[in-house]
Amino acid sequence: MSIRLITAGESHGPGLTCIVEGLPAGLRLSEEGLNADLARRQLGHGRGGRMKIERDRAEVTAGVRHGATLGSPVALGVTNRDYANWAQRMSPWPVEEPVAEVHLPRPGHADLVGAQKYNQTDVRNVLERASARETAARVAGGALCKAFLAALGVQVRSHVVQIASVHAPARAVALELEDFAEVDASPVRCLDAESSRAMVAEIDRLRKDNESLGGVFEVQAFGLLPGLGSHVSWEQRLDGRLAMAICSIQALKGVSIGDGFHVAGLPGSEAHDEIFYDEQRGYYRESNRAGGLEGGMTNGQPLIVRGAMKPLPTLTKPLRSVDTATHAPAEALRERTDSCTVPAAAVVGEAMVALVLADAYRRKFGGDHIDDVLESVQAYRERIGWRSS
Ligand code: EPS
Repeated sequence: MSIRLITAGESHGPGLTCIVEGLPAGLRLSEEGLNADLARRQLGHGRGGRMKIERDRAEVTAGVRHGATLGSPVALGVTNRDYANWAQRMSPWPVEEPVAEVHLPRPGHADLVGAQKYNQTDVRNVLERASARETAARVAGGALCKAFLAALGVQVRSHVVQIASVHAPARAVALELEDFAEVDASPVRCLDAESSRAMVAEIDRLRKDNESLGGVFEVQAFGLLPGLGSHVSWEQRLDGRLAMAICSIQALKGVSIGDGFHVAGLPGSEAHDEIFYDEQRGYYRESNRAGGLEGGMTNGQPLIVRGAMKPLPTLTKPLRSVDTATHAPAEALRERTDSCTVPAAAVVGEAMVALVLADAYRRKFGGDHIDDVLESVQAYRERIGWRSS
């Protein structure tokens, strides 16, 4: 038993589709819950004109009846409102008027190598699918995974810890679920008010200079049981699965788990989380440098994963490139674009982490109906004497 999420859709095509296979039957869903993350993904200081056009909502076309899953694949559709402005250029069928091809690949984008690999003269045939618009479909599917996790007492949250050169200060005390309550009130989804203001100012400053900005977000998951994932095979290690899920997000170049790259520089005695036990709490730790993962398995501590995003490669002051039709030097494609999407990427990060965790629960506990899953989880909790959450 596992969960598979597949998306289809081009940025300016008629719409996006997400199919999620592997959820148990009987999982309660709400329309509001399904659409909340789609709206959150559209926000964030640094977004461009496109977000004024779109009002993303997921239409359920399969797998759900009267607010509960049926155990069959769930299909979701998100309409691209902007398609109305692209109907000729993006028509699935031949059109009468010729449509100009794009021949100016952007450094840092999929444009050039995608055109080579897929034997395309029109770079648009690559860039439309490479666009991060696709993440709207992932977030729609991720909301289903989040609903499944919530039924098991697991919550996934995110915040932004860096935009360009502005870093939120390291926190002295570990974050708890409640600390995320107001995170969406920050225009950059940063938990530190002063850094939030500095990040907004940095976006404004660089945007005026025709620059784009990258940054770092962190996703945390609370309420996890120990023992999701496994040490026995490389492909079952949850840290590897999470790294792939995070790095698969458009423009993501780095991932770290727990104290990640920082522990690489520490002596071993300062890099791990010592183990304690008392009758009331069972096994417990006083630190979480491992970010909730040991040996490729959750250890019951909050999961902490970071993703590093490069500055977006569509620039209003384009970089040097080559015209693929003539091979003459040329400026890269100039298109309407966002200047910073780190806050949105954090919401996508939540969806991807939720997918990996929901899949890990399905692999470990199986079950055709949500009640089967809950029963199986309960039996396991009792066997290992798990006291928390
Ligand atoms: C994107 C370019 C922009 C972004 C888009 C990703 O779109 P457009 O070319 O229509 O202005 O807004 O992201 C979204 C549409 C979205 O929903 O996140 C790109 O080239 O990756």
